[in-house]
Amino acid sequence: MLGVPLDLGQNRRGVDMGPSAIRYAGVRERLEALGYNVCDHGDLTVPDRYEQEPEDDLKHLNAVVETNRTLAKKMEDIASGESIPLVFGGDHSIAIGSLAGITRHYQNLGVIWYDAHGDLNTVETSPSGNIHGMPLAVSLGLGHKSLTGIIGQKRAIKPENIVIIGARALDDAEKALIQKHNIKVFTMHEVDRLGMSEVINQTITHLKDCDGIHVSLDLDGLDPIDAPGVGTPVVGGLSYRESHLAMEMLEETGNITSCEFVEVNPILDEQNKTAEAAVALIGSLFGEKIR
Ligand code: 5AB
Ligand code: MN
Ligand code: MN
Ligand code: MN
Repeated sequence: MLGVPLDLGQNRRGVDMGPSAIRYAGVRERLEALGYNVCDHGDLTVPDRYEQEPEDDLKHLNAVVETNRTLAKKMEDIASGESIPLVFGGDHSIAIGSLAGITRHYQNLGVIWYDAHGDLNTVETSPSGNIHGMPLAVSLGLGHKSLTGIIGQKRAIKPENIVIIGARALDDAEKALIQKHNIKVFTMHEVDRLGMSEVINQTITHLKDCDGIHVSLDLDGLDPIDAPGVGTPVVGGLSYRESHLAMEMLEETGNITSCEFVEVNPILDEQNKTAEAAVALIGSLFGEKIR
């Protein structure tokens, strides 16, 4: 386990407390009960918001780059062993560093992006300048060169190795990019039509040639009723039960090699409900069964 208490990829305060909230919700005990030997690497040290100088286009660019460079190195180390890296955010910009580090060990990593958003903006297309809306584009090698430079290769992930699940708030430029690169997306429309069981079956088929699969789970993929403690909630999302089923089915494949749970914001939460949802989903993704 590794916490990355970065909140500079977006504007709302409090997401830096995500790792604490997830630990407080009992993640370690949950994993130990499943028989795992848990190694907690603690939290990365991240730059303070008050020490930042304002930047024009991309908010807190230098601090986000610095944190993700450190994270990439750390993930490269953690992912080299027998372990399954489990990262706690922090805002979703940390996926830049986690994927940069992990893909130093995989030639063909698959990524499941569980999110209300596409996170496919670049500095040119972003409506907000918030880097947490860009990590998937950066992983494809698209965007500001300070961000893509973290990867150390042309790109971390191939477009055909991405599956987005739960999308319901895509910006126009993101839709165009999805079309251009033919990225597999199960929007809420497809989830409603097919059901989560079929969505995950098709996801597994889509990623069958990958040498590892990373799950990047933004808690705003869930409906705000089940996960209110997020900075950019979008109504009409994935339910707690659908999400459980997704995690259980992914665990059954035995192919998940790393994961991250991001955007938990305890200040916006209701009695740690969102962190508890995250921990329940982590439990399922690591093999917890109802009976
Ligand atoms: B999150 C938006 N597309 O770029 C943008 O929470 C929202 O990591 C991004 O999915 C949401 O600012 C980023 C409007
Ligand atoms: Mn999101
Ligand atoms: Mn996201
Ligand atoms: Mn968000």
